[in-house]
Amino acid sequence: MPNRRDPDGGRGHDDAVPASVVGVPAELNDLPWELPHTFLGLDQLSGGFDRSAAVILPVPYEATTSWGGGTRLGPHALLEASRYIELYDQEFGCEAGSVIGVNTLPALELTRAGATPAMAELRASYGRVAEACGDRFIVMLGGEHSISSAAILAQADRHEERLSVLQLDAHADLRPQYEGTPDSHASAMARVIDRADVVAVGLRGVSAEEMEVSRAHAGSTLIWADEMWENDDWMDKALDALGPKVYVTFDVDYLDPSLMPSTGTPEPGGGDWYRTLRFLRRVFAERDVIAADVVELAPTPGLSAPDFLAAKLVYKLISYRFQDRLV
Ligand SMILES: [Mn+2]
Repeated sequence: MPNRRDPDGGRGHDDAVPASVVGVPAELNDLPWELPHTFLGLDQLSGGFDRSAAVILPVPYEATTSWGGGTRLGPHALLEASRYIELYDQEFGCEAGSVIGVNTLPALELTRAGATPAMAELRASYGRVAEACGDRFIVMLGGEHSISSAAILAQADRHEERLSVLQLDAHADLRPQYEGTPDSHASAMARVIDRADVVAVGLRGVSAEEMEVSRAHAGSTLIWADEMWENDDWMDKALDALGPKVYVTFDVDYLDPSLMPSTGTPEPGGGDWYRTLRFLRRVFAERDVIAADVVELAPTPGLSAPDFLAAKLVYKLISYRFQDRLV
């Protein structure tokens, strides 16, 4: 846990910028203030948008969750847990978050007028955030999985070449519509399959209808969770199916529920921690990952480990994206 009595808090300050706390007069800087409520507790003055290569975009949107609710609380729980994660990453031998710079935006509050207007609002808002971010790496925090389709379509609008989506998920989310709306979390990938190739990894809860949708689309690749436990061939298969520009969408139910019980529709089996990190590091090394999201975290009161896992996962995604700068 970071030392909070250290005036720097060990967080994001360097020699060029004196220690300062947002909203606190300079003569009170040395009081034992808590860490900011930002990703990794990084100080927004020393991290700051201009100096950050990565940007966190919380979108606590929840409207169509099918069983267990609570994904609207996901971004807050993830950000709170991230404040207690060590900045030092032994994989790279440095405080990756300080080297890269991570800026946390306020949460986007989408309209409650219905799923379709909310997704239209997010697509437009995400497009403007992406425009303002330029080369910065955006990690969106959900919220339910439907938000990914709005972000992916906004990114597809910005890129001439066809994007590939790497979807880590227990479910294909290829239903043309679900419970009367084409903008359901269960239809997230059906919304984008005509605009981007989708490589889904970790699947183990898929409907017959979704199998038909997948077969009808040459750009759809399915990798089953049980394949992942035989050997590592699935990693090559997934990479072969990914084009040069990749958007990563990580539904936390991809992970085995023993690791990640805090999600609405858990399925036994799925990804484990180290195998998944090995795969992701390769993807980020071998492809141009333009943006990512982590969605469907539904915090369980009194059980913090899944929130910490999700926070650490986001930290790893950012570190892998900038691994060239860290080694
Ligand atoms: Mn899922």
